[in-house]
This record gives sequence, structure tokens and C-alpha cells, in this order.
Amino acid sequence: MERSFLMVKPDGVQRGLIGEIVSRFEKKGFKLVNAKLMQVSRQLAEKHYEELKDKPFFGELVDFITSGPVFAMVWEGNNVISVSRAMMGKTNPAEAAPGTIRADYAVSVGMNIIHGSDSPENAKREIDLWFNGEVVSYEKTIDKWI
Ligand code: DAT
Ligand code: MG
Repeated sequence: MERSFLMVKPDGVQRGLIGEIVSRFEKKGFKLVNAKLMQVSRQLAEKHYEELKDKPFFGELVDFITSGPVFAMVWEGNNVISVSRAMMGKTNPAEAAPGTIRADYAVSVGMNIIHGSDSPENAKREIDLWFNGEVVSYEKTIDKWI
């Protein structure tokens, strides 16, 4: 079963959107297999976003991600990586389709509420980085209906 790393960013936590975001993925039929509220260190933020280290906004991005607690999660389900990206909407909320998380709750590209892995390779890398690769495996009786 495919897994993805998702994270409610500091703006989403401050704005009280953890429950709303968790609810969207639960209702979709994905399974939460790990989660934690945490203050991110600069070292972790820089490692997480290392692919972007040469971008002009890298410093601001690390400042933002370390500016308050985040809610880090691992979700499991069929095509969860691409489907959760579709549910998040485009990086720039102004271009995100109505009904997506970023379109519904954000207006700036910097503060866009949520992170989600963009490929199987990055999902594995991020689950290893944030959760030491650990997930909670469990059955739900509803699984056969999803
Ligand atoms: P995504 O979060 O949709 O995967 P990304 O990986 O390209 O997007 O970039 C990571 C984050 O960096 C993104 O959520 C917000 C920030 N960012 C991206 N492009 C930016 C830009 N042009 N100006 C400011 N921040 C930007
Ligand atoms: Mg990305």
C-alpha cells in the first residue's frame, strides 16, 4: 500500500486547520498511520527542503517552517501521493482549483497551509526523515469498502 508524508504547516496550525485537514483525508478514505505535533529545527527544515536550497526563497521557507509547530503525518492508501497532491491544489493558492485545500484556505505561495510528498522516492525519504520510517499498521473493518 502506498504511503505519503503530509504536514500541516505553521500557518495551518495557527489558524486551527489541523482538524479540517485530517478530516478531508479521513473522509476520502485514506488511513492515518502516524502523526505528531512538533517544533521543527532549522537542521530538519533544511534537510526536508534540500532540493530547493539554491532557490532565492529558501531562507524564508526555512524561517517559516520553523516559526511555529507543525503537524506531521503519514497517510496510506491507493495512489495517496498523487491524490493527496490533487486535494492540496497547486503550490500557489491563486492557481489552485476551487475545493482544494490551498484554494479554500490560503492566499499566498509562502503560507500555503500544507506539504505533501510529490513522488514515491520523496515520500520514502520524508517518512524516514520525519518518522524514522515508523508507521502504525492496523486494520479497519471499513477497509473492504474503500
Ligand atoms: P509544493 O509545496 O507544492 O510541493 P515546492 O516543493 O515547489 O511546492 O516548494 C516548497 C514550498 O516552497 C512551497 O510549498 C512554498 C515555497 N515556495 C515554492 N515556490 C515559491 C516561490 N516562488 N516563492 C516563495 N515560496 C515558494
Ligand atoms: Mg514539494
